[in-house]
Amino acid sequence: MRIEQLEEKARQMRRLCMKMSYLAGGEGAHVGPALSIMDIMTVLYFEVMNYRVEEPDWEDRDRFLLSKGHGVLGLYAPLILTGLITQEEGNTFNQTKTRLAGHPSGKGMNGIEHPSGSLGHGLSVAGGMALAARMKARPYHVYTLMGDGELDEGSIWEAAMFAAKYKLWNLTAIIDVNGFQYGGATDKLMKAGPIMDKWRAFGWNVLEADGNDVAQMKEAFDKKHLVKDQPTCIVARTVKGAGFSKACSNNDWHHVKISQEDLELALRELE
Ligand SMILES: Cc1ncc(C[n+]2csc(CCOP(=O)(O)OP(=O)(O)O)c2C)c(N)n1
Repeated sequence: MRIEQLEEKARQMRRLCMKMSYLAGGEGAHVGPALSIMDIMTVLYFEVMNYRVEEPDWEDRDRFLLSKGHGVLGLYAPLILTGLITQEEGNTFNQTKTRLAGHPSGKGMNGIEHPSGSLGHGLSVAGGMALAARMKARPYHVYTLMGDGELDEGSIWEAAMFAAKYKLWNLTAIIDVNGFQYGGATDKLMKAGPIMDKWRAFGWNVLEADGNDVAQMKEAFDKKHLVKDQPTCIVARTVKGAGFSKACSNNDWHHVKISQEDLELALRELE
């Protein structure tokens, strides 16, 4: 796709995210964490990953795991736009009896490889899948996306060592560095940086990109950057709440119940 087409897809995904959040039952949805990753997800689903909508369980499909599971609207949006799940089902998000819960949990649901929501697990599971691909001599690539606050979880660093030890070149971890976590600024709560130096020290091939710039993300995901015998980590610098003025870098939008007024404003801004 051309860059302008990818940008339009990302806007479409953000519109969908706002509409689904508005329809959500209960206390609302994690809007800021989802808006932050939409450009990364657009490039992954419309440019990078190999999958078959008509054969969702295709053995050689690339795998994606959303480790920061609370950003799930950032995953449901591309699954709906690709046709892996229906718009009708999308409208049931976070309501009673839905399969589209506030965190990825839908066992057997297209595009959900593993449940997540308890932070710190995605990289361990993704590492296991990447090792399995190697052992079975399958060509698929495994991607997982984590938050910068999520790096507080010790299990991530164990998984990082595992991936380097087993030379998992078919594994790419993306870190959504938006500077915030649930309780405030990441640097104030538990400094994650210098992120690139840390991942390099753990034996990874490390790249950096503006995670809200689809052109930069497309370049970062280019397979020419993969290094033989090393897993790859893309440090994606983003703005939490990107795409909607009221949510941008405003951690009050970490989890919100959206008013009709805000929905209308967001949809106008995202036209
Ligand atoms: C093990 C665990 N501890 C705490 C939480 C509660 N929690 C939900 S979101 C969040 C913040 C995560 O921050 P970050 O990874 O930076 O993601 P962002 O909010 O920026 O999308 C926390 C602590 C959780 N889901 N899992």
